Amino acid sequence: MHTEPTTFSAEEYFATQPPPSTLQHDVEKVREFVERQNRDGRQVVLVTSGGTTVPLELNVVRFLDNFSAGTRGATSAEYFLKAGYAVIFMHRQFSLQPFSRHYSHSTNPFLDFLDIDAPESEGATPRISVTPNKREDLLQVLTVYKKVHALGTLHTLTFVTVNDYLWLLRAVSQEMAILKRRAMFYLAAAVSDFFLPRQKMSEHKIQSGKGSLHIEMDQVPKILKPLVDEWTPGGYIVSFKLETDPNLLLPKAKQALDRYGHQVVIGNDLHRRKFEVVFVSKKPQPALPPGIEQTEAAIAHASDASNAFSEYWLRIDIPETPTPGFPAKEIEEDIVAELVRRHAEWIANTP
Ligand code: 9Z3
Repeated sequence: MHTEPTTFSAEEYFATQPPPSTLQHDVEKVREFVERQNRDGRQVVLVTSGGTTVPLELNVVRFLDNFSAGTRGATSAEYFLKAGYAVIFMHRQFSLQPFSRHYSHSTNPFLDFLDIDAPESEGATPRISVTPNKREDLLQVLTVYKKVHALGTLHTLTFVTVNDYLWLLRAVSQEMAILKRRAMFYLAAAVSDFFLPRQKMSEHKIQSGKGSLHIEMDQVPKILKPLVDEWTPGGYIVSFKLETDPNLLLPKAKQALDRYGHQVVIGNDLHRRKFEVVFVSKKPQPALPPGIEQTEAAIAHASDASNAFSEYWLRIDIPETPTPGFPAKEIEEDIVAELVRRHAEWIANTP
């Protein structure tokens, strides 16, 4: 049977697709966290990280995935914590996480730098110690990690499917609305543009007997619009735009800002993302004194793309020898510093 693809609005999406079973529980925990940070007067950032999946069957055997190890999100979360923000870290299950990311099992496995010291006397329990040349790094990571735990400024949530992601994003952003301008959204997760609605999914494993596989997916609704207008009016919203064709990066980033009206799009090219990003935002247009009509010249000036947007390229040197887990410089340090500065300025200047 062939059914036409549907274009879902966000409202239709949530009315027809079921919420994840853990949503209620997750939301209650987020509410407690946000209320505590609000009482303490902290800025709170929601960092989304990692790729979303699109299951092809209800009893899922196969799924479409989105590339992303979660490096951008996990690294940025650490720098936000260091800058004094409380962080809601919403990430793909098993993707990288702040602090433990330095000891990824594939690039810097922690078992490799633990030693077993010979017992002092016969029958005594052997002791475990850290290899001397790894102590300094570990001490630094552990010190911040323990401090963050003592302060209670990191809250972690997981998603797997794009459906989990959308439901969680809506619920978490609604909880963050009480923070008003102190809320920041840092949407670094690699989110699928397409999904298979529950109503069109095969219940059981798709069989191979019929030859080739044809799947028609529907478009994931554009959720930045309701996020900006309804779920969390007042928040500072930063989205990421990933492209593989460098010529599309700036036009797509500008299109997103025009469509959704949020504060910043950070554009990154797949192959250059670790050492180059571009911040795109709308330039504030000079306000006219009350009672004075916009002249044609002023309107033309504002709608000319070269006057309407600001572009700020951020670059770091490419390291000659990579150091697993501890690169000399991470671009996220500069991305976060720039955003913290812009957020503070925006809070001060927004009535
Ligand atoms: C990004 O562009 C992230 O920077 C990366 C980070 C996924 C490239 P890694 O995890 O990679 O460090 O390996 N995220 C893409 C965000 C995205 O999918 N945006 C959507 C869009 O552009 C909507 S918000 O349409």
